[in-house]
Amino acid sequence: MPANDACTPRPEHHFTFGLWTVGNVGRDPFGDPVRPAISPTRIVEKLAALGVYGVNLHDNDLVPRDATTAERDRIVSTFKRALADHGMCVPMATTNLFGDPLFRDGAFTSNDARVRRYALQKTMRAIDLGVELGATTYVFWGGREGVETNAAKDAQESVKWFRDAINFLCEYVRAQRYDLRFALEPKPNEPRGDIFLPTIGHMLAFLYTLDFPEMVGLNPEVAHDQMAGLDFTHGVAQALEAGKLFHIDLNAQKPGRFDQDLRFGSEDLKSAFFLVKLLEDSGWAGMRHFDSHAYRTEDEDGVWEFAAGSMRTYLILKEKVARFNADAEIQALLADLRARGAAPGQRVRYSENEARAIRDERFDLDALRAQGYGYERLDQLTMELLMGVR
Ligand code: GCO
Ligand code: MN
Ligand code: MN
Repeated sequence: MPANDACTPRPEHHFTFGLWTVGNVGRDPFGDPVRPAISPTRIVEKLAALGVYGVNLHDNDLVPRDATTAERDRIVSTFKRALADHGMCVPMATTNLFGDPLFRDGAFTSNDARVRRYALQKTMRAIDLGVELGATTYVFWGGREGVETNAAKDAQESVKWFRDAINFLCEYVRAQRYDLRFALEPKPNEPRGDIFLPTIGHMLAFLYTLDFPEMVGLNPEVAHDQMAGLDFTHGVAQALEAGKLFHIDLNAQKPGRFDQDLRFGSEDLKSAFFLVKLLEDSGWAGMRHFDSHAYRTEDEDGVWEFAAGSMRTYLILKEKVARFNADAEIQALLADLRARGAAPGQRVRYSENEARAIRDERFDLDALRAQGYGYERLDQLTMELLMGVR
């Protein structure tokens, strides 16, 4: 495709990256960093040049853990200047509640009440920082909120502690009159053996038990569902349908492995296609955030290749979605399904009459048993479209 086409990222596409994603230095449990750290101001400059809309951060991606107030203020003002110089913003911020050794047994669900209170202090300060930088979404990923052994923790009590923390922080945001929504990010495991509230479904059920459920939604991540062998698009669809998709973490992942955080679309292209289709067809206006990083084999050039490739793949898939929606043969198959009753809005609602009508309805059960649905043809056409021959 030509250089300046529909697949060239532009700020209006609302692509975002975290400082920790392109800034990932390639450390893993078996090996040291392979790339030097890239300064936040350089990240802002490089991402802006690639057509990125905004950059997200954990408190400590920008301000080191033990910085003094004066150091913090200097770092923040330098960063703000870089954002202004390059026309970038910070749509989302979050707290690092997993790196410090004192969070080894969790933050909001640590068995030590002092750790739970410190986690609140750290989060309130990080919320202040995020809001100062303009963030309107605040993510909670409870990386250490879990166990290796169920002998250690009361899982019911842990849910209560987590709820207390989110309720407390909602009250804090309201008291400060911040314009900020919370997005909870589920993950089944890693770094803990098992993490509480492991899936989109667990999180959705949990958030309706909060004091201010309207302030709280989800930040689902491709890799986290793939690790558990789930269909990510279904989870995202359920969150969307509930009005709870506040943010999304895009990446790629081979099922059943550690969190690989691979370049979006680089593994399961078909499921990436259906995810883009869901987001685009629904007109979802949120940020397309890439929570992923370059292969450990890469130098800094490879990092920018990774970033550009993530966005380009998304836009190519968006193009494919438009083709799918305009493909006469595919649409004819879908029209057949709609005629059978798959059209949106064809729902059943209880009334006495409707109950009576359904009770008395005569079905041609043999015809229903005999009919096929044509999905082999539909899927083959979809695959041919994805493979570039349609
Ligand atoms: C992970 C998580 C994190 C969070 C991030 C923002 O598996 O490491 O996905 O990258 O998304 O901490 O809260
Ligand atoms: Mn992740
Ligand atoms: Mn994530």
